[in-house]
Amino acid sequence: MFQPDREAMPVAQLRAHQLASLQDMVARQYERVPAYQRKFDEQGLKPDDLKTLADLARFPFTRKTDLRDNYPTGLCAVPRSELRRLHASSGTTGKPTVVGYDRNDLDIFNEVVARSLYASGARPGMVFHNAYGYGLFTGGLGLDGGGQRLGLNTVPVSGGGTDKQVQLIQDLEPEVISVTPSYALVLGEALKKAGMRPEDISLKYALLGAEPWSDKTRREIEEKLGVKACNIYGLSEVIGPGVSNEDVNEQNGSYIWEDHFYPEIVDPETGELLPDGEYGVLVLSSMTRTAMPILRYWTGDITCLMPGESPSGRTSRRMAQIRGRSDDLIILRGVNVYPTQLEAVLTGMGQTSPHYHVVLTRTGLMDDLTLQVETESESPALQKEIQKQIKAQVGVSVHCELHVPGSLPRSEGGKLKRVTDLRAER
Ligand code: DLL
Repeated sequence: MFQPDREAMPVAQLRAHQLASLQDMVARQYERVPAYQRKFDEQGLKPDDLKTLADLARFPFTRKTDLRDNYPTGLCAVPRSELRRLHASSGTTGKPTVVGYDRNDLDIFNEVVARSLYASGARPGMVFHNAYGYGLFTGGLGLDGGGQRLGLNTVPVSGGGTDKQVQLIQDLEPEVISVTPSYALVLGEALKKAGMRPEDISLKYALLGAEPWSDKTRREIEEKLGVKACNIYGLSEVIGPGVSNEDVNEQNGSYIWEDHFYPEIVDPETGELLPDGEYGVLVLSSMTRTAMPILRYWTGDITCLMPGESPSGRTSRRMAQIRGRSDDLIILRGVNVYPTQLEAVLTGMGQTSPHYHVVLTRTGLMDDLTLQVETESESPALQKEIQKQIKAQVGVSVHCELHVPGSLPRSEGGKLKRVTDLRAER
C-alpha cells in the first residue's frame, strides 16, 4: 500500500496540510480537554496563536506525567461512548498510562501500519508471522490491523513460546515477520538448533522495533533469518507502531508518516528546536487523531531528522535509528553513554555474540560500568581488546566480563532490559 497522494505530497502542500491539521487539533484540545485548556491558559496562549508552523514551538510539551495525572482517560477529546479501544503501557512504577482510540484513530492506525508493512517489503497475499505481544501492548494488535488492511494472511502468534514459534515458521512458511530485534536473535538461534539453515527459512522481510537496535544487529538478524530487516518505530501515546518505517530498498532512516504525525527535534536540556541533522529528543504531535490527540509529546527518544533528498520520492522526512532514550542515558564519570553505542562496538568486533548486558555499580563516589558479553573464547586478550575499543570509540573505561554463550538474559518475546542499575541500592 504505497499512497503517493499522501507519502509523496509536494512539500508545500504537506506543510499546509500539517498547519491546518495542527490548528484543528489545538482548537479541539482547548475546547474539549480541560488539562490542555489549563496549560494553554497558564502560558497565555489561545489556539489562534498557532498561525504558522514556527508558532508550534511556543506551545507546551506533553509528557508522560500528563497522562498519569489525567489517568485513565482525562486527555480524551471525545465522549467515552465513542471510544473503541484502550491500550496501556506499563511503566516501571505506579499506574500504567492509558491511551484511547475511536474509529477514526483505529483507521489511521491500520493505515500507517499497512504503509509500514508495504515499505518493509510485504505484499498482499503473503503469510505474516506476527510475534509482537497481543494485549494491552500496542505491538500485537497494531501490526495485526495493518496486516489486515494490506491484505496479509496474518498468524497472530504473539510473543514467547519459542518452540511453538519455530514450528509455526517451519509449517506455515511465512514470508513476513514482525518481532523485537532481541527476540529475533533468539528465534534465529532456535531455528538453527532445529536444523534450519537461513536459506531454508521461508521468511523474506522483517519489521523490527519497540526497542533500540544497531545496524550491526540488523546484519546479524538478516544473516540468521535470511531476511531483509527494516526498522519500525512508534509509541502508544502517539498511536503505537507505525509512526515511521524504513524502506526495504534503502534501509537508511525511517520515513515519518508526516501526514499524521508532526516531528520536532529539541535540545534535551532546554527544549529549544534543533536543526535537521542534530541529535536531540524527538517530539511528536498526532495531528489527525480524534479520541486522544497529543500535542508536542516528549518521547524521550534520541534521534535526528536526516537532511537531504529521499531516494524513494517520498516527501516525508526520515529519522535516524534511535540512539536510546534520554532516560537510558548513562552518565559515566561525566561521559554520556547509550547502551547502543556499546552494542555497536561489540558487534563491530565480530568475535562476540550480540548478547550483552550492562551492570552499573557505585563505589564511593565513582560509578562503574561492567559490560557482560557472550563469547566462545575466554581469552583475557579479547577482554582487554573490548575494553580498549570501548575506550577508543566511546570514550569511557569499562570493565568487561566474558560469559559463555547462552548465559546472559534473553528476550522472552518482548522488549529486553539491557541495563541493571545497582547504584541506588548501596
Ligand atoms: O513499543 C510500539 C511499537 C510496537 C513499536 C512494535 C514498534 C514495534 P511502547 O510500548 O509505548 O510502544 O514503547 C514506546 O519504545 O518511546 C521507544 O523508546 C521504544 N521504541 C519503539 N520503537 C523503537 C525503535 C511500542 N524502532 C517506546 N527503535 C519508544 C528504538 C523504539 N526504540
